[in-house]
Order: sequence, then C-alpha cells, then structure tokens
Amino acid sequence: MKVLVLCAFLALAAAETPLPKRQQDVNHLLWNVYDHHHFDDLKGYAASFDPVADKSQYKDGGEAAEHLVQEYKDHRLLEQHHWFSLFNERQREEALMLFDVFMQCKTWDCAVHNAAYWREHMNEGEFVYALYTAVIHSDLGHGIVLPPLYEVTPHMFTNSEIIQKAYTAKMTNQPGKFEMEFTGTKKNKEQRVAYFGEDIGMNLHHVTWHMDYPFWWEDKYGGHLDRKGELFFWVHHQLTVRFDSERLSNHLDMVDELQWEKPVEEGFAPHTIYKYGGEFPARPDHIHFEDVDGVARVRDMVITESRIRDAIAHGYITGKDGKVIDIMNDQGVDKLGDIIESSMYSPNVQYYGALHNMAHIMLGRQGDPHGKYNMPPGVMEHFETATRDPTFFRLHKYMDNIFKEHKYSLPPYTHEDLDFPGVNIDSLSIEGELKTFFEDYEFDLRNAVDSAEGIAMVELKANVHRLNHNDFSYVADVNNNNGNEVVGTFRLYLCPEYDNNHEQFDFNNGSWHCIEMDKFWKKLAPGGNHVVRKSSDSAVTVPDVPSLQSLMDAADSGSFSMPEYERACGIPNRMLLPKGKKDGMEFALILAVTDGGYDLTHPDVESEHGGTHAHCGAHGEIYPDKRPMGFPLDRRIPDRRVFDETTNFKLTHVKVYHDDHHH
Ligand code: CUO
Repeated sequence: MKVLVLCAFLALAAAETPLPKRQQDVNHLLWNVYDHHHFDDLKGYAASFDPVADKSQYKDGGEAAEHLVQEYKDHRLLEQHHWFSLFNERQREEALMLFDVFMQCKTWDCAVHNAAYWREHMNEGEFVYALYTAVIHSDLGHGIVLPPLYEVTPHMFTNSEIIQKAYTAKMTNQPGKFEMEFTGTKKNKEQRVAYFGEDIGMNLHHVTWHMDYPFWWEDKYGGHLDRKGELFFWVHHQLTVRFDSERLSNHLDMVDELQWEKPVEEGFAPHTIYKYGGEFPARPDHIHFEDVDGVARVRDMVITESRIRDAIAHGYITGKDGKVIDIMNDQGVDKLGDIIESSMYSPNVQYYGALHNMAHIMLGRQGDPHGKYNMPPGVMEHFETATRDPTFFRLHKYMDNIFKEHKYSLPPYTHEDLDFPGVNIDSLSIEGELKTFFEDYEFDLRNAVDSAEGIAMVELKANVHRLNHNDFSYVADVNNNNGNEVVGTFRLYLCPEYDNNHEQFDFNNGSWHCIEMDKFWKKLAPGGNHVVRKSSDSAVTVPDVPSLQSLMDAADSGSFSMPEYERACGIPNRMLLPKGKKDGMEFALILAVTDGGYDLTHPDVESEHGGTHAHCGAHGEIYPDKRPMGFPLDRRIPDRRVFDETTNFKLTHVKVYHDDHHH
C-alpha cells in the first residue's frame, strides 16, 4: 500500500512538467556549464527571475532561498572560474545551500528558474554538484537521466594533454579526435593497472555512489538512506577486491594497506588539470606523512584509528550521550561505516572523528602540506579523480582491514545459518566464454573548451581504451524438494584462486577477496529448476550512459523515456568481469542459494530493484536483502566443511581469458 501511494505521488509530481521538457532543461543547464547560457529560455529566466519574489513556490516558505540570496548579496559566495572541492567545508556549505533551494521547490518551474538564475551567479562546480544531487534526490527529478559527468566536466576525467589538444583544435577550428593514454610510463609498474583507476565509467560509478549516499546527508532532506554505512563499506570493499584482481592478472601483488607511520612509496604525477586553478598537484616517491595545516595531524589520525579499533575490540560503539551501541551483530557494520566515513549518521563524531574523509584530504595535500605553494586540492579530494592515484586503493585497503577486523570478530556462520532446507544445487556452469578484451570508446569533449556565440562548434572527441568482455550466462540446476514453491536468493561470487606468487588461497583467506557478480531472486517450483541468468542482467552493473548529445536528441523528439539509464551508480556492465590472462586466470565461481522467504525485504520476487541494487541500494526504498552485504562469505570460515556440507552452496572452477588483440 505504502509503495502504491509513493508511486502515485511520484507520478503526480512528475506529471506536472512532462519528462522530455525536464530532461531537456537539465541537458541545457549542463551544456557548456563554464560559459553563460546558450539557450534563450534559460537566458530569459536568469535575467528576469528573482528567487525570493514568490515564496509560495517553496515548501519552507522561502527560507533556504532567502538564505542563499543573502549570502550572495553579502558577497560571501565563491567566485566563478575557481576550483570546487566537496571536501572544502565552506564550498560544500554553499553547494548545499543551492541543493536545499532545489529540494524546497514545489514545482519544476521553481527548480529550473532557480537553476538558470544561480548558474549565472554561483561557482560552476558548486552549481553542477547541487544540480546533480538534487535531480537524484528530489521527486522532481524522477525519470531524468543525468548526462555523463565525463562529458559535462571532462577535465576531471581525462588528462591535461588531451585538454590542451582540444583547446588548440577549437582555436584553429579543426575537428579533432584525441587518444587518451593512461597516466605514467612502463617504468612505473602501477601503470599496468591504470586502465582501472582511470576508467571513465568506473569513476562515474564512484562519484555517483557518493552522490546517492552523500556523507553530508541528513534525513531532513528526504528520508533515511537505508544501510548507508554498510553500503559505504561494501562498495569500497568491492572496488578494492576488483583492483586486487586486476593486479593479479597483471602480475602485480595485491595492494598493501596504507600506514600512517610508514613512508608512502608510490609517488603520483596526475597529468590532470583543473578547468580553472592549474594542474593537480603531484606527490614524489617515498614521502613520510606530514601534518596538514588546518586539517589534521598525523597523530590525530592514529588516535582516531585506535578509538575505532577499540570499539571493534569491545564490540560496541559509545554514542555521544554515553550510550552503548552494540555492534556484535549484522547491523554493526552499518554503524561502523557511519563512524569511519564519517557521515552525519555517525552517533559520535566528536569521539570517532572522520577517519576516511580526513585521510582523503591528508593524502590530497601531501604535495604541499603547509600550503606554502597555494596548490589546489589533490586528486584524492574529488571523488571523480580519486581512483587515479594508486594510494586511493591503499587507503581503502586500510579502511577495509578495519572492517575485516570487525567482521572476523563475529562468530562464524553455522550450518543452520547457511542452510536452505530442501534445496540443493546439482550443477553450476558458464554458458559462453569468460573472455575480456580492450576496446576503443569515444566520448564528447566539446564541453571541455570555451565557446562563444558566433564561434563555430567543432567536433572534439577523446578516444579511450576500455575493458570489456563477451556476454555470458550462469547456468544452474537447482532442486527444490520441499513439495511447494519457495523463493531462492541467488548470490554469485567470483574469487581469485592464487596470489601473485601462485600460492593458492585457503578458503578462509580467499573468501575475503571474492568479487560480487550478481544477486537476484527467483521462484523455485517443486522439483528441478533450470536457471539461466545473463551477465547483462547483473545487479552490480549499469549499462553505458547515453551521451549528452544523444540525450538532447532524444528529449527533442518529445517522447523521452529511458528508465534503464536512470541510475548511474553501478559498475559499468562491460567491466563486470575482471581482466583475465592470456592462458586463463583461475577463479572459483561460487553460487549460494539462500532462503528468499527470509532474505527478501520486498513483496515482488521478480523485481530487479532498479537493476543496480547490490552496491547502490534500491533508490528511495529499503535495501532488498535482509542479509549482510557479502553474505555468506563476509565472516571467518575456520572450518570449510560447514560450507561443503551445505547443499544449497556450490563452488566450481573457471578460467577468465584475456584476448590481447585490441577490438
Ligand atoms: Cu569513495 Cu574514499 O570513499 O572514495
């Protein structure tokens, strides 16, 4: 019933202004965002609109709008043509002031007028961030497909060499297509896996996850984000295990965790440039962590870490009122995620600090820790660019090990925890070949360069090499001996079998490195069930986002509807499979079918929950799976017989091949 009412409400809010119009407004607002409006209607709104003239258009009676207008009048807002970082407290505050105005708008008309107006008056980075998060979280944004950020702010997704070529091409009025090479040279072995950290789709997934689940989120904006802290753990755990798998396929050791007292061996030269604000700062090799003025001391980081690890050792967190919050249960990881990130959901930020967010800033500033050279923020201080730096994965391995310490302090699952009585898996196999390859992909660079009226538009494209794979299916024969229909939760994992030294992982240590491939629910009829699941249906992935140009063309046609692209959080489907090796890389493929009658929190068994729920949740709904993320491989497995004796669990050995020929 509640779901129905919500749908009716969304339909009503959306019906007011047709979707093609709302989509086109967003496209146009984001077109050449560093320049003045290119479209007459938006120009008109910007020129004649007064945000506080009609306060009845806001749910809060105009309070948020008045606040922003006052800040603007007082000349307190960040200028245009200046870098923007979400980790900068004041800049974030300003972006959220605009976000709040959007969220308070009762109608699309209110939102688009405000957007057109503030686009001309606020910093462009703040504007883009506020608009994206508002479209995601406001009911008014329902149905809108946000253009891929790598075409809206290409500077954050490509390298300076490409950007310079694009400028030259534009000035000489020559169309151009530029090869985007991955950062670094063969002398740096980290370069072998740069294709992962610099993948535009992977970066889009990461930045979008942080917009879907912002650390600054408060429930007053639009309700509670279910299992946000646990999702923070899980999405980054999955990025970490994926990166480790990519390393193994490239003959590199898995990532070593970052330690505050030890030198950071890997330097980093980002070869990335701000649209305004110069080059991203570099970091030399072998630096020792230094205190960062005005941010944190290394000592504070160590203290914060030890308080968190104390909580894990005790099995409880202390709230700011002194209350004891038990974490020795399935919900503990969610609370830990909240305090480690930290988000506004942290029950005691005074005591547990903000280990993760501070660490991003600490790493971002190591090139200029005392602000002597007035450098702009480092790549670690933007979610769009953070994974370019190899220390990103070292930092997240460090966080991941803290989570692991907690998970492995919980009692191992028993046979009863894992068992699905009456259900057994007879066979598990792959249809098709598990094969990865690199392919070329083009994206539009026109928004990277300035444009003005009267200057011809020339085609500018970046050509990137990106990982892809052949489509395949999982095939399982599942027996249901219960005599009646049951619901099965299908959990699929792919786990590297050998480390870089070709030492086989034992079951206990190996299970922590498993890559989540899919999770879905299926009705199981009594007797045999032949289940075929396509790789393209995966609950961890999203399809390629349509380009801004194609979104504009589609919205022009007047019948715009692309629900399959509405969510951009999710690993690009082409990257579902980790890169293989020429002669095959060995993985264990694991399927666990558990009791959906217990696991599933939704009434609709066949629903795909927006298609990308495993790492990104079901938008606006509670997480569909009652079990902890990573179940049943998220805890210690001291005795693998518990799994071997569980018939609703199946392990098979597969190889992933890599085709060296470029497609
Ligand atoms: Cu996503 Cu550290 O949280 O980058």
